[in-house]
Amino acid sequence: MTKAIVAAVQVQTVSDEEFEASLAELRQLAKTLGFEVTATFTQKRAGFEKAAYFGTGKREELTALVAEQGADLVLIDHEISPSQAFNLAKEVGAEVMDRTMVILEIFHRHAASRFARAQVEIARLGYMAPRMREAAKQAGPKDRARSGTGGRSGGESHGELDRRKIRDRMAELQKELEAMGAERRTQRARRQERPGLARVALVGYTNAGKSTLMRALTGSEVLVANKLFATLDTTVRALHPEAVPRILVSDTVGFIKNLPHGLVASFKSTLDEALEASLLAHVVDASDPGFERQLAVTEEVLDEIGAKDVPRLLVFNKIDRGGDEKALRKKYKGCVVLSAKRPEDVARLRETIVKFFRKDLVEAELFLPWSEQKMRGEIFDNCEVLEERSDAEGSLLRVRGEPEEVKRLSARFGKPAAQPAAKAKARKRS
Ligand SMILES: Nc1nc2c(ncn2[C@@H]2O[C@H](COP(=O)(O)OP(=O)(O)O)[C@@H](O)[C@H]2O)c(=O)[nH]1
Ligand SMILES: [Mg+2]
Repeated sequence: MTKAIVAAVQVQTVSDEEFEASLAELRQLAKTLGFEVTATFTQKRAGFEKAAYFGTGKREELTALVAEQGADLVLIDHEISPSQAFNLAKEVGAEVMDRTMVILEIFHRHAASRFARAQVEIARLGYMAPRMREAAKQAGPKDRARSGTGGRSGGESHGELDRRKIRDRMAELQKELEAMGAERRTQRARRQERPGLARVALVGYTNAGKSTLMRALTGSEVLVANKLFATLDTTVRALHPEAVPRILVSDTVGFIKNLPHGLVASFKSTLDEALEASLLAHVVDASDPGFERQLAVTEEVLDEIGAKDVPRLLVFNKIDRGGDEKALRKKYKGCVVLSAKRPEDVARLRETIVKFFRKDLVEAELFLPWSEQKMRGEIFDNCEVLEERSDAEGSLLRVRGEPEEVKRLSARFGKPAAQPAAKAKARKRS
């Protein structure tokens, strides 16, 4: 596992609370990338200095700490300049990643759609360009000496060539994004028309407990083999124990309190996957004093990306750590208040989710002749079979399932037309 030290300068204008919250968020982001954070290293300074992020004595301390911890990485809780990063890495003897780079890496992993990938790549290239310039500068005359070969136009260095390539690639991606705009709108409309593919997305701030709830709801390691979701396979899993219809849970990219301005567009494009869901479970850390503002920002952004009409379920998490359960229930009607650490609470959330997807189900009777018994599997996979009777001709199945699915099956094995589950004498499933 990659070992990382989280490090930051606290300037006078930043309060202790703000500073701590930002560090905690960066530690969480590091965890999301699979790093093990072994230490946190801080310095109070009057302001930022251009040449070096930390003071001289502090840099020596950090160098010693890197050696002591055997750290591979130092994560800086600011966006630092290319030369600051370069110098610091050289001095402490570990790779340096700043906050922006950490976030870009997370977005990169979450970018599932073509649009999101292009958007994130533009941001990455924009971030890389000045850093490559710095690397070229540090490489010095050698860079220029190599430039005579390879049929490049006179006097153009490797660095210059790479930068021109970056610019061209960025322009190309920008054009692609524009072209995708229209296509995306129609896709979105189509998605919203597509009825009830049972999918719930967990949305909310980093550190709210989305991944913890995801694991608790799905039973950790069961990956969804369905090809449709192959690109998202680490973040999409089936609800466990399985429900009918089968419900998929996805863990979306987290909101970030301290999001660099230049990354807003990438963030929104990456959050796009939330639009695939028929239910958004908005997870809020009820023990965070700033939760109300976070809640408002999340709702706002969800509206902006076109998720306005996707039903929401507000989930207040970490109630074991703080928060006023009664007040929350009163103010946010229909919310779920829980602790992801309590299995009985998670079971309650699961029930709420299952109920949401059940409410639109319809029932029908299907007749499956003996000659068609090979279709049994398909029926049992896609519907809940409430009752089954057999006679000389075949079997009569009373099923409950998604309207589309039931309609499709009824067209083929038609018996009476589908009717709403609520009106049917539904037999309760254990
Ligand atoms: N006390 C407490 N801690 C929680 C709860 N849910 C999550 N956590 C912790 O909060 C941190 C962030 O959780 P995580 O699921 O990674 O958040 P994410 O960024 O939204 O995916 C982890 O250290 C979790 O163990 C909870 O209900 N109670
Ligand atoms: Mg997470």
